[in-house]
Amino acid sequence: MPTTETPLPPLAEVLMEKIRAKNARVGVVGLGYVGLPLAVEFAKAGFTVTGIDVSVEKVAQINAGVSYIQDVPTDEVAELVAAGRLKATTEFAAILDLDTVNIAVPTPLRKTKDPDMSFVVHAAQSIARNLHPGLLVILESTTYPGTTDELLLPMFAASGLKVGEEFFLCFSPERVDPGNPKFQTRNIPKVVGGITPACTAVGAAFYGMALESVVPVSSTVVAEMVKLLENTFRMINIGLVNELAVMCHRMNINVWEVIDAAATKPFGFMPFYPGPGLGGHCIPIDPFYLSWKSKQAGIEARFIELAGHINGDMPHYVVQRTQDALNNHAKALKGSRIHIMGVAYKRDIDDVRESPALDVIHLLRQRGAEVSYTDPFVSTIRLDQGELHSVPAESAAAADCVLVITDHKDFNYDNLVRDSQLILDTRNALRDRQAPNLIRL
Ligand code: SAJ
Repeated sequence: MPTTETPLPPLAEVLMEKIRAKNARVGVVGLGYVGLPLAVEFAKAGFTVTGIDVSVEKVAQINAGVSYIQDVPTDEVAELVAAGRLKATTEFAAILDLDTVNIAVPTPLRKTKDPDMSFVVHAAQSIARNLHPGLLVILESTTYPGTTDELLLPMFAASGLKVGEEFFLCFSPERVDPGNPKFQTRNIPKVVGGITPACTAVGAAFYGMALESVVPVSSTVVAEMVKLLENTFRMINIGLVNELAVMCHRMNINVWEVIDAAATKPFGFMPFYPGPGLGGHCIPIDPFYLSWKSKQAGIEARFIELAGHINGDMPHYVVQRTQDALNNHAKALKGSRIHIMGVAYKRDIDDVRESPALDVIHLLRQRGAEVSYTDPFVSTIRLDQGELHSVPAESAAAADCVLVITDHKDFNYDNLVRDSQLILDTRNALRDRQAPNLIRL
């Protein structure tokens, strides 16, 4: 890490000055739930920002002053576009006129659970074609340790420009938590690590101009690994409590009471809660980037694989518990009407990516049950056998069994307990209610 005594290379000094004077021309590639909030933060900080995205629709909406991201108010986008601080384009040639460019594109998994780097490669190739002296490139997409160094650097170095002297390359993990009322892009500490100390210095200075706190680290691989530790930590601990839930049911112990009491420990404990499975586009995905890379290093990531199996089995477990509950009422699952409350992957959002509700519905239908659902955030879900549409919660009364899969706050749980023949609550949404028709995971 350069100290105040270590002089930066001349082009780094020039870039540093532009950043400090806020006349560095900022670019963001990928205008989704990470890229658009980042672009808006830098525009609000006084920079002129160009968003670059392959989606013509996204580009048109931004240039029309409209936000399509839940956490970015449309009036902010409109004001910044009108002031000439923010614009969008599909043309990567815009990078020729930029001083910095952040990459915030998806890093999904293939069906084989191997990383799908195609979006990152496309973005990096497009940047490489427009790489010029003095440019700072920062990858933000969650990925395996070594991506920046092994995949991106060679693509950029092929230009003949020297990293750390003629262009600068960093990794900085995105930590955006959509819908989080307290932590948004501006006030979430920003970790950043560069290929060289000069890269780290300009990367840290860049973020420091728009975000409240910056955490420089010694390399891109450390920064890449930080994010994977954060999300693997969650996935494994969720797997732990899911296994605990299965144990507690078998031993006739209320796992929810156990966790709530354990959470009173003021140190050395962090509560996680059982559920119907692991949804979202981060937690079920990111750890497999780590296990894929560690396998290449000759080490099997056993915790990740085990937690993956436990979390992946939870939809089956929920269906088995439903079948047992119906049997106790002399009903077969086949032919029963099952009503699901909540299909989004977590409370009070509209995202169904990797949602365990989709697996539960698929398994129930496979066993001959008739399935309906209510979710005010999700009007339609697309399944292999066609679409299902959300129906009013009153439909629960006609069901043989109701499953609370996603505990949206605005559900009327009193009515649900009053009107349902049988309820399996997989989220402890019904808290301290006791009723003969109510069972918990
Ligand atoms: N889940 C449980 N039990 C828990 C916590 C979560 O079953 O105790 C389930 C959720 O229902 C969901 C899945 O796990 O299906 C993921 O939930 P999440 O709370 O981790 O939410 P995400 O997927 O939106 O994770 C994001 C992540 N943010 C980033 O990657 C930048 C994660 O790092 C955040 O910690 C998390 O939001 C958060 O705290 O909200």
